[in-house]
Order: sequence, then structure tokens, then C-alpha cells
Amino acid sequence: MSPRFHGEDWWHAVWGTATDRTLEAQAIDGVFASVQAASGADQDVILVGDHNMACTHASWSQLKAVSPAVACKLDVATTMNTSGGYANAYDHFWMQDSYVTEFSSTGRDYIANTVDYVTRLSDHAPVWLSLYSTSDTD
Ligand SMILES: [Ca+2]
Repeated sequence: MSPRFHGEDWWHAVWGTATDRTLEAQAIDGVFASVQAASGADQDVILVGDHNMACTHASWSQLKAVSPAVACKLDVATTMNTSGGYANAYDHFWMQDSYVTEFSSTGRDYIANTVDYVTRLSDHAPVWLSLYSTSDTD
């Protein structure tokens, strides 16, 4: 099983059985490494997506074991149930601190009316990533 990418950067994990999702998370370290290997000059890789799996789950152990270490930079509930309550922390940014020194912060955007939002738009809240740099670092 190989992870699927939409566009250039966004990965939407399978929404199948827990076993399917685990296998996919366990395969993403190879994708991460191949994207990084595609450039000898720029080593910054940011894996972004709806991963349908908490970043604390054991299935991420292979990605976390990539050297230098890959860390999850967003671990807050971003999916909503039909009542508008936040349910799961499935949307993540993964990166290596030693390369993405530009990292500043991440978060979940504010939604004034989560019931209206989840009913008419999406069961995922918008998320953001803030990077900061005063120069080209690599
Ligand atoms: Ca960098």
C-alpha cells in the first residue's frame, strides 16, 4: 500500500480499517525520505495532511525514526462530530527541527459556529503553520 498525494503536497490518508490506516502511516517514512532525497541543496520537508490517525499512535514510529528525528507539530483536535464538537487530532504537520529551523507555530483556526461549519462546509477545521526566517537557510 502506498500513500496517495493530492496536488504536490497534501496527503489524505485512507479512511479504511484501522489496519489500512496503520499500514499507510508505516509506509510514509519512505515517501518522506524520497522527497528529501530529491534535492541535494534543500532538505526542508514538511509533511502536511489529514492523516486519519493520531500522531501519538504507534504506527508513526517509523516516520519518527527517520534521522534526524521527525516531529509532529500539530496535535490538537481538528475534526468535528455532527454536533460541532472537536473529536480527533488527525490533521498534522510533520517536520525535522534540525532542518526546518524556520518553524514558528501551528494551530487550529477559530470557528465561531462549529455546528453551522460542520453542517455546511467540512468536518475539519482549518489549520495553519507559521514559519519565520530572515534569510535563506539552506
Ligand atoms: Ca530550513
